[in-house]
Amino acid sequence: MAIRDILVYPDKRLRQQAKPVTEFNEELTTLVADMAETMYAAPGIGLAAVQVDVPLRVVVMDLSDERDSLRVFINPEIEPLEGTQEYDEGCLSVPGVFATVERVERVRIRYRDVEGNAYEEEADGLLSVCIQHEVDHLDGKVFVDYLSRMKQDRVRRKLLKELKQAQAA
Ligand code: GNR
Ligand code: NI
Repeated sequence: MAIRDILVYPDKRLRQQAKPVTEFNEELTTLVADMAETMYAAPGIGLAAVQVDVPLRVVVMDLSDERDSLRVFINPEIEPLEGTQEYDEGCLSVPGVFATVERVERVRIRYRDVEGNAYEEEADGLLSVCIQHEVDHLDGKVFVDYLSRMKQDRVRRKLLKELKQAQAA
């Protein structure tokens, strides 16, 4: 297992459109293990493969307080069901920035596990917010995209400045 580097906004590679997984092999198992290790180390509650520069439709997540309930979603698909909810979102690719985003409240999730078994479940609350946030990553989207242009510019400038300071150090 290995911790992988997480891309930081406004890195263009975060705009990659991820492709569905077609082979449920050892390479996939290694990717999932590395993503889990990277998410736990960050620490974060979710991670999409695009964030570690792998354009495949793979998501890991752990919403438990104990950090002992890893969930893996391969080729996740979301069907909006009902309602809307607002949540103060953060993102490992947008460090230090939090902003309220409106999402669908209740969704149906269809996905596969690392072995290729198919599942379907309904979600609301944090699971619903998080899977919508992660599937956005797989489509090249970041939560900052939902903010006003002014706020987007502010976030971009802040992170580019921090990047330059880190490079100078
Ligand atoms: O760790 C994370 N926390 C979080 C908080 C509110 C809404 C979404 C998230 S996901 C984020 C990890 C991440 O960047 N996943 O892509
Ligand atoms: Ni994110």
